[in-house]
Amino acid sequence: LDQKGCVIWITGLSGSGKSTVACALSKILHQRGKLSYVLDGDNLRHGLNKDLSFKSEDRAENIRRVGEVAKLFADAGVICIASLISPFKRDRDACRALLPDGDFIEVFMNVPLQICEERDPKGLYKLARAGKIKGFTGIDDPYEAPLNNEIVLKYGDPCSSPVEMAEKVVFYLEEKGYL
Ligand code: GGZ
Repeated sequence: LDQKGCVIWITGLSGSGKSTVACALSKILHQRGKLSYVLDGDNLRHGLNKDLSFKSEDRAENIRRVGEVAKLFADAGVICIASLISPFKRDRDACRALLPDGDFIEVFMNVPLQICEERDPKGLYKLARAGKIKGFTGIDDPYEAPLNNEIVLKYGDPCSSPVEMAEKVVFYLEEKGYL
């Protein structure tokens, strides 16, 4: 396999478009003959992480496990795309520390809460506002935005469709020699 592995770690609120961008990115990489794999927080919570809740200790364990799995994929030469809310800086930094310098690429989906809430694709914000879901990120649970991460994908910027956002990540990977 003529490919150097790495981890693209996409963090952001529920409804910010993490999974959509992850999927678009994986598709572009596939078209270019590059092997990638998406680890999606919401999906993994049905299997590997189905024993975990959304309290902060369990979110930390969720992120720790996905970080370890992502590292294994990167070791195998795969471009591993992890999309999790991962609201705490400390947990994200612990994943970063598992990888050689440069191989952990943190992508911040910078989308205002108001927009995520308007989208509300699964109706979860509505339930959270009604108090039917407790500890929902952005409503009554914190989200710590990254400050010095590699890539920011900002809502409302020119070229901010999911595919264009994925292309920005592709440019970064090219620039850094991962593609
Ligand atoms: C945040 C929640 C919650 C609470 C259920 N807080 O947008 P979604 O619906 O499809 O994906 C979200 C998913 C978050 O899982 P993660 O593993 O990415 O979270 S973390 O990194 O914080 O561990 C959301 C849904 O689960 N969901 N309850 N209370 N999101």
